[in-house]
Amino acid sequence: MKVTKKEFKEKFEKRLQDRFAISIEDASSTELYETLGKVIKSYYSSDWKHTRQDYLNHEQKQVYYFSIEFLPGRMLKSNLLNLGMLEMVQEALVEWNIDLEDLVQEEPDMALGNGGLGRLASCFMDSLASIGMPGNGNGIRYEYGLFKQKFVDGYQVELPDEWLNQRNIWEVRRESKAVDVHFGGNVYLKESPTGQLKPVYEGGYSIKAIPYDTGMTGYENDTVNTMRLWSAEVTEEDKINFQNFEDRKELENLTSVLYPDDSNEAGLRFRLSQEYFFVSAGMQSILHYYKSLGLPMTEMNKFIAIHINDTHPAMCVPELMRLLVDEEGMAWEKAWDVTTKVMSYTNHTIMSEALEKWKISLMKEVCPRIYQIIKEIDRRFVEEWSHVFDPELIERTRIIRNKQVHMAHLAIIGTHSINGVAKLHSDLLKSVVLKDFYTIYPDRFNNKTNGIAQRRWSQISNPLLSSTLDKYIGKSWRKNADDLKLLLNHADDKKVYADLAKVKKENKKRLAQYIKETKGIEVSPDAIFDVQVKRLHAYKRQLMNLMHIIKLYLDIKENPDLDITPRVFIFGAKAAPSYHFAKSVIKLINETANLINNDASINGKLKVVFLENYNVSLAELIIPAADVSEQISLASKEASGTSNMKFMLNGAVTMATLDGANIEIRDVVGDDNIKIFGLTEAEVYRYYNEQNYNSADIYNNNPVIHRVVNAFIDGTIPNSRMEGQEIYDSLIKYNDEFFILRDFMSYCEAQESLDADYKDKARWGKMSLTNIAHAGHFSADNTVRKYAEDIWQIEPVRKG
Ligand code: GPV
Repeated sequence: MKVTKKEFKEKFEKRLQDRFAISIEDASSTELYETLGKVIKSYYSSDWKHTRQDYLNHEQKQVYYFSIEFLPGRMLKSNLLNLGMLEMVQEALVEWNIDLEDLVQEEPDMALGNGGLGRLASCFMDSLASIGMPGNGNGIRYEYGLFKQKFVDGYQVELPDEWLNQRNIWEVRRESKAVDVHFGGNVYLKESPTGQLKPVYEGGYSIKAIPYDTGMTGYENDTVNTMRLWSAEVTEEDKINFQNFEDRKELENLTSVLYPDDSNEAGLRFRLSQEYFFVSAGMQSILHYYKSLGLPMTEMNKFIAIHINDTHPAMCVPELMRLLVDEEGMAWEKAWDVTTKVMSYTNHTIMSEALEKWKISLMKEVCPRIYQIIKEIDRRFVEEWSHVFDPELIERTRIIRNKQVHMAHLAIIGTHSINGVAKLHSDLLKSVVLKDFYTIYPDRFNNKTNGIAQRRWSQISNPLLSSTLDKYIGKSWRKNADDLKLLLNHADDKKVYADLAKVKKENKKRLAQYIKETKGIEVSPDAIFDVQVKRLHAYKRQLMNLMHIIKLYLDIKENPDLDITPRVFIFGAKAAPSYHFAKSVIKLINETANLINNDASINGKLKVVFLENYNVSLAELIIPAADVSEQISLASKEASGTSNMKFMLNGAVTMATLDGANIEIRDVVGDDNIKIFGLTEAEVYRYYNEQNYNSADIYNNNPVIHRVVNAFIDGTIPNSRMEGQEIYDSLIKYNDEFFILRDFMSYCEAQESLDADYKDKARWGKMSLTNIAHAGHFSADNTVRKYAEDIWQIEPVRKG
């Protein structure tokens, strides 16, 4: 789309006038932001319509990505960039003395997700549109996003995220596409006059599901896809039907809050209702659409692909069966054939506490018909395979076991493809976690290493780097991230290192300013910015990072002349409100920060900053300023990680265990350009098999570790007696579940080696450049293309 500055300015002024009856000078940032949003929307609305019509006219196979979380962050700049209007609008606004950045701040950060899983879904939405693929999102329009985090006395406090208080300018409410979702009651089967068994429903409630659609703009290709989020509404008429107040309250509030647990399942009824709600609403609306095409039901898989993002939407399988068998009268076998061909599933973890299981009794209450269908799927699964495989294997792989419904089992049995999110993770699924299923369905398993929305994590968050890259390698990388490799032509050019270092320093200044404003802490942009930002989780080992900081602190106290490059350790992390251990780690980091930042005797060599309320917008500020990217999970535990890719793209050097996608980062940048340390996954499994890990031995025999661990209980860190004791116990009494003590010395050595590399400007320059040059490998554009080819069998319709 080509819009001139003049046209834009006229349209903008007219909108402002029509809506608020004011002129530019009198308008507040909020009014200006809202007007700008409206203008942008008007520019893409016809493309949005045409994209939809195109898909329809070509009877194009489309994918529907079902995810209980989406984490798009702010959309203003991303839409401007995609429409090719970012620079023009920036200039136009400057002519009115308006800074675009001020308007950006007006937009609430859309936080309908917890972390990596939801952010991945949003990166995929961006890439699907940008490569012209017919891809739709399907999720929940939570009224409250992920809680806002504040620290009070070093403790995390959670505040509600009332993001809808300001109007969401991007969404469009589509009342006419509303559907009803049925909950509860009893269902029994009755023979119909034609001899078929039909379900008869007794009691229960219907909830109205209203879709809100948001346009997902593609990068300079006139494509606008749709992310559809469902909101629950109870009509006055429905209210009368509620038998009890509790049910009514629960269902009325169905889409009010996002569960704040990351990689952990609470097993609450309300969550199950949310899952069924967005699954049923989405599946019904897809079926309406498909029926409007007038094509045979048995060929649905040629036109529709449905992707199940982790197991939260796994009820897509029985819900489609319900629609095909109960509503469309299809025979079970035919419906099953279509369903498995339509469905595919991504697994995001091997950690057992995150694998969803639902009590049978709960599922019967919430969605009784779905439970019946799952029971039948389970029965047929056993019937089909018990003659082929060891009965014990079949028993282990059943969907219904020990009075629980195993959602991962449902997702595997009911789909034609299951993928992990990085090579190691996908291998572990086959060899350990889902080994039995791999025996039954070897062809279903595949890997799709995660990727990131390259444009957001470079052009939007790091404009300085972007223009520097343009200068050396031209602009093609902006569309095709693989072209970042052109930078390798300058791999030995000191001038380029210097320019990249200059960009980094500017970004560090920008972050230093924010740190000063929000935390009152003075940090030097000449120090190494060492960053760990991600959810707080024991397996991610923020605690090990803290222990390294404590070690450095003690070292400097002992030897004030210690020759180390000054470092600023930066954390960003939310803990699930009920995750006690994680909250203790937050408290300890905050208290350690207080201790170190206020200790004049260490001469500012160390600073520790824990930024509050880490979210997508903050990530856009932090990541471009990082020198070091901490990716230090215990090998085998982090399925992939995606911030590792964002840091690399922004020229940070990764401090990494051989876990998740770190391994693939190492493979593309080479050993010289990454800092690897710690146990390998095979070594971790050896400890498991031999059951001979003993953290107390390490503690007792290694004086360095002994001293650092003691700091948690000997009063070194103030105001944290209880938390310190808990941490100490987790490491010593409970045998250090994530092998921190085992990896600690190796971690410290890698850190020392990194310090030495940083001192050597040319060495560091090359490492940083090499990371940027290879970051295109992890573009979500590439990832999504692979999903499209291998799993969904969809093709680009619009120009990619
Ligand atoms: I399961 N992930 C997440 O953010 N939330 C979850 O509930 C589960 C997994 C994450 C993994 O931990 C990351 O390793 C991965 O990169 C990300 O999902 C996207 O695949």
